[in-house]
Amino acid sequence: MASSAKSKSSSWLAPLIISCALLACTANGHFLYVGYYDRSCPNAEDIVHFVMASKVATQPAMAPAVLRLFFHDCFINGCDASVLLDSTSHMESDKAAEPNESLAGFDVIDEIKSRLESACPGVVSCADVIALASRDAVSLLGGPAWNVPLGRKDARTANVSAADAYLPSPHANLTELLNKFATHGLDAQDMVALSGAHTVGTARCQNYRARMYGYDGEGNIIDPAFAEARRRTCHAVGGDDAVAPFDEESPLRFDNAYYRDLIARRGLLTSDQALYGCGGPFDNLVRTYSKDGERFARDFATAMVKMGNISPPSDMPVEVRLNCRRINY
Ligand code: HEM
Ligand SMILES: *[C@@H]1O[C@H](CO)[C@@H](O)[C@H](O)[C@H]1NC(C)=O
Ligand SMILES: *[C@@H]1O[C@H](CO)[C@@H](O)[C@H](O)[C@H]1NC(C)=O
Ligand SMILES: CC(=O)N[C@H]1CO[C@H](CO)[C@@H](O)[C@@H]1O
Repeated sequence: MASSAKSKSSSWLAPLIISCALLACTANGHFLYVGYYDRSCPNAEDIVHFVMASKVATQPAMAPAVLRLFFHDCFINGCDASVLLDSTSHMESDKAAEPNESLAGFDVIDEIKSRLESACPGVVSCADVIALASRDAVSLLGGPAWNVPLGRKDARTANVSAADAYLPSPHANLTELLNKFATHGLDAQDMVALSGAHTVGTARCQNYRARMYGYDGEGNIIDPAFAEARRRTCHAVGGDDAVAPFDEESPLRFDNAYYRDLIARRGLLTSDQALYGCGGPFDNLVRTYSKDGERFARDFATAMVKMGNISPPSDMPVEVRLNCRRINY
């Protein structure tokens, strides 16, 4: 009798101790691992993939949108889903950082999250949803797939000044880009590989106009016919919101065409072309990726895992949000 009570109490204690240990590790974001939800929400990855596949089938532009969300989320205070928070009367959200940021994909994340809440309430963080959804976004467009370490937690605040401070500018030169990535522990190769995300999706004229007129300094390495065509895009569609694809040939295929565009001096943003054209090791890496799609795919996947490890400050309060747009209470 006594022994059964003892074993009962220890079997009750053991998981508690384990889960506390896990919480301690994951609360500050330092301990992510593949299969984190294997017990607590075994279908989590299938649910994410199901929603992404059906969305991308009808609205392929959602894939680049979601991928970009992950980049912004991780670069602003660590991958903590702060990018998903709506502004409230007490808090200006990351979304407000640049009113014309044009981030999209929030509805897709909401749909994934609501299905996850039905399957396993309160278990899967919004930050992990973004990480998984962006992996699926890439593979659904024909890019690589990889195992995503999980166990992120969601922020309870957004930090609008961090958004301004940590995101690289489309007008940045190579030095500035390297610095911004280094701040997050990402090296030059990570930076060149991750920039290959710009093989899909679009940008608006307000972000590429200066380059087309030669106002961005070292970004002037440009194919004149390309510059002329993009100036016309800005004109024809009318102003700041005129959208152009990063990679004209295959804007919705996740391949290595981005690097061939750079070599052809047809990078859309100043920050894109900054990777190629000045000689040296960066030119070599761009050439390598332009020829070796598998090497690019491998390095991109590795760098995405690294970017996904950027953790929020260890003293930041966290939770698993129930609705990705709001903190729990
Ligand atoms: C190297 C520094 C980077 C800069 C300066 C930059 C800047 C930008 C800008 C200005 C846009 C266009 C926004 C608009 O006009 O609507 C854009 C789009 C995009 N960015 Fe980046 N980005 C960078 C790196 C990254 C990284 C690392 C990723 C992901 C791994 C990424 C993924 C995307 C995607 C997929 C789009 C297209 C979004 C869509 O079509 O909805 N970017 N980026
Ligand atoms: C917000 O981000 C800025 C810039 O990184 C930082 O200095 C500040 O401490 C952050 N504030 C909060 C409340 O996290
Ligand atoms: C890059 O930009 C920074 C800041 O605008 C500037 O100080 C630096 O000289 C530039 N570097 C190059 C190589 O143009
Ligand atoms: C060009 C453009 O879209 N500008 C808009 C940016 O956002 C501000 C504030 O929301 C608008 O007033 C601008 O018209």
